[in-house]
Amino acid sequence: MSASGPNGHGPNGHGGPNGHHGFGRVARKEDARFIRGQGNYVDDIKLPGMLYGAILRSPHAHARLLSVDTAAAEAHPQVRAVITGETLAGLNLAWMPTLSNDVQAVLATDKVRYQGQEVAFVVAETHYAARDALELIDVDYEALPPVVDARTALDDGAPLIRDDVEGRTDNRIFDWEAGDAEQTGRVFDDAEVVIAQDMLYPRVHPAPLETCGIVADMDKVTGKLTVHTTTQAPHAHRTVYALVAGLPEHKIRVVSPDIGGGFGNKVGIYPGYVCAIVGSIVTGRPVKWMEDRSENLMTTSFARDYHMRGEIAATRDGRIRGLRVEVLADHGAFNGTAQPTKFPAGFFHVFTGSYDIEAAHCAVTGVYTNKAPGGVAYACSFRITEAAYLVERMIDLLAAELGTDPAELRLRNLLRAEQFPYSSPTGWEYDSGDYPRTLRTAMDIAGYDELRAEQADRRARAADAREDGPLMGIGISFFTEAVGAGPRKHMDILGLGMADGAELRVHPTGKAVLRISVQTQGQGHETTFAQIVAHELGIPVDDVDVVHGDTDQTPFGLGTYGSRSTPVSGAATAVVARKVRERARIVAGAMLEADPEDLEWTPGRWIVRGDPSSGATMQEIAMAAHGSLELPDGVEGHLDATTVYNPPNLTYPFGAYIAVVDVDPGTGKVTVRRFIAVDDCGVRINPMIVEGQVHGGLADGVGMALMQVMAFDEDGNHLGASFMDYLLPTSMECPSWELGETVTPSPHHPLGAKGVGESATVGSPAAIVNAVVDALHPYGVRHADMPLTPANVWRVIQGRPFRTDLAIQ
Ligand code: MCN
Ligand code: CUM
Repeated sequence: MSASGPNGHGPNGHGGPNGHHGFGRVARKEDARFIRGQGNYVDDIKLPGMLYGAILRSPHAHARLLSVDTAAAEAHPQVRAVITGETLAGLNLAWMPTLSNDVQAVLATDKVRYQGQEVAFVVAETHYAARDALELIDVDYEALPPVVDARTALDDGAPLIRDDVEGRTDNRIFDWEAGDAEQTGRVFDDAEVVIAQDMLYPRVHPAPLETCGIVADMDKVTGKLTVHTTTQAPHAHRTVYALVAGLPEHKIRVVSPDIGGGFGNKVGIYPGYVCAIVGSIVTGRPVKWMEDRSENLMTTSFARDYHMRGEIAATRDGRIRGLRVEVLADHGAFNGTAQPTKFPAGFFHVFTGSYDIEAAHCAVTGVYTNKAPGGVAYACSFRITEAAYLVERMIDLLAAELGTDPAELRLRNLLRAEQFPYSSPTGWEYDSGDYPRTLRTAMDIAGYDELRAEQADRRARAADAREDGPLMGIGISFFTEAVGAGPRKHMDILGLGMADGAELRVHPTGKAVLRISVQTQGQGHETTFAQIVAHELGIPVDDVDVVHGDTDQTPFGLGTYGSRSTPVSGAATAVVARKVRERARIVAGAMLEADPEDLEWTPGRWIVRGDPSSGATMQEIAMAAHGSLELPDGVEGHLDATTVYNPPNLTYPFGAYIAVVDVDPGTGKVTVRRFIAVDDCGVRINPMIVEGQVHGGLADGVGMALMQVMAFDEDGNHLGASFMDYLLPTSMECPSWELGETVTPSPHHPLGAKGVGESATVGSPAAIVNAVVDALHPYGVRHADMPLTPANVWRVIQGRPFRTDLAIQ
């Protein structure tokens, strides 16, 4: 294990061309086409005779659908089909299953339940004609009162949203709990200190650069349906299409070409996909549907929207004993959250985070509201984002209450290295970690003590009215992630177990093709997965091609989300490459006229043990395996292998983040001055790509903490349907990130690697909020909800005097 300086050049860090034979800072293979504008995205796909689809959407958040008149649209000379809920009902396709055992309307038949809900689908010769024809459809609605605030969804007399389900009388989706309520109650009853806080993790949207879309092509001659679509999980989509539409699964091909960012937005199946498929079936021609920015922001998925009440119990001297949480989860009009089926609140119950806590309990109630469905997705690790935010805010509240430094309080309560593998009070087994070391590394990079001294000095000056500049705040967050779903006996999606296949072919000249079930949306899999094969076989990274995103060409597996690619598919890749290496040993034995047991592996070669002069390279072995060499009985020749990897456990990456902010009390504007991030994701395959993942996630964190929120007015009108209203962070809002690392290998992953793709999004918002609240300490502020926009920060301190006693405390 080792730590590194601000540039993050860790132990794996060394430059090198792509002739490089394994792990390290290899330049991304895929970038050659991306930076030249030669990517191939769904919207780039143009098939002969292709038609274009457009969706008519509801202007109401809640309304009865009285009639849909499509006659004028159908008469439009360029229109080839108009599909309504009624058309779909005739095909038994008006409703589709969601990822969480609910159903969702593909096109509305009875009511509309959120603004932007899909009502009709027009297929026309051009994109513009399809859009024009939407205006010709006449829909009669009877407006109904909407439920906009989740906190009123269960009130007596609240409008019933899901009256499509017989026997349903209220808007409750589920009540779910984890942990031991009684034991936790006892710990709270005799605790010396108990504090409670309500907090909201607001509704946000992943907003990938490329919106969602599909090109559906039903070939009438072969009966084969090919869909090119923006999906993070091509195989799962294929199976769901087969189950929903009754199409034979072997006659469906799902291709996910280059994807311009997913961030969870491309896990689900959206009504537009089903409509385009139906459009292709009814017209006999390919149909493209690409949503625009507003449609993406308004309707395709969202994240968070968790109203949380946290309670923490501790001793006077700062030993945390218990944590209790109640959550009201706003799931929108259809329960479409993407997560393993058995977990209605995702992995929220990892909420004890990184601390040694005696007892914990959480109770989550999910409710319907008149907002778009989806949920979870947005670099979330299935709700760990909300969980990590909650515990890290609670720790800071406790630190403020006890008058203890928040770093000191964390160091006192973090799990210690000797406690791993660690069983959490809510039933998780953390694989490995050394938390205090990682926090100390971050504090060293930050110069934590000097920062606190600077802050004390500035507060004292402000208290003496010698200075009225910005207030300085320092915020820490320590997170534990749980990624790599996941042992298939515990984790499935709609009955599909969460395991992934890999196939590796080594051609006669020693060039290799790896086929995997996961799918990159920008994470660099074409490089890192080639590096894994190169590392295991000792061949150049450039000699390995990675094939993914095409169900006809890759083995079955559940796809990319929950940072599961490296933990699951990366492990599959290592295992399949080792199988190839073992076959190569047998072939090498025949070549070298030696017992395979007497051979020893040196990178790229099998040699006779102790004699480096007699050996065969991987390339020589590959040629021999395809040649006329006589092989021992039972060996078929060739080196190709396949595997399916079912992970024994999740991997638990973690990290320590420190934000330094300046808050202008006059305007409420927050500036993130510094941000230090020390991530531990076990062994890093490509440290440069890992750092890129962390940079992106940190920017997300700045966005969520300071800017992003999907707001609605009281009628359920969406107030964030463009990037003018839904604010994303840019380089202007981001400081120059200061990264460090520690490396604690996962004991059960064949490479010791843990996932990292969502770590920074999970860990960073709390650091920034903690820093802002810390800055506002002289005003007696203990908590403020995200997003901490200038207006919100300004509002929080109105009416609160600047207290000199707090400033110089
Ligand atoms: N990696 C590594 N060493 C490790 C861990 C990871 O070199 N110890 C590399 C991997 O090999 C991979 C990348 O880092 O190239 C991310 O790996 P991993 O943590 O396994 O995550 P996934 O590949 O499964 O990506 C999913 C994750 C999720 S769920 C979201 S959401 C998110 C994220 O990745 N969406 C992204 N990062 C994103 N980055 C981009 N550019 N675009 C998105 O849509
Ligand atoms: Cu939850 S967003 Mo990612 O898991 O695709």
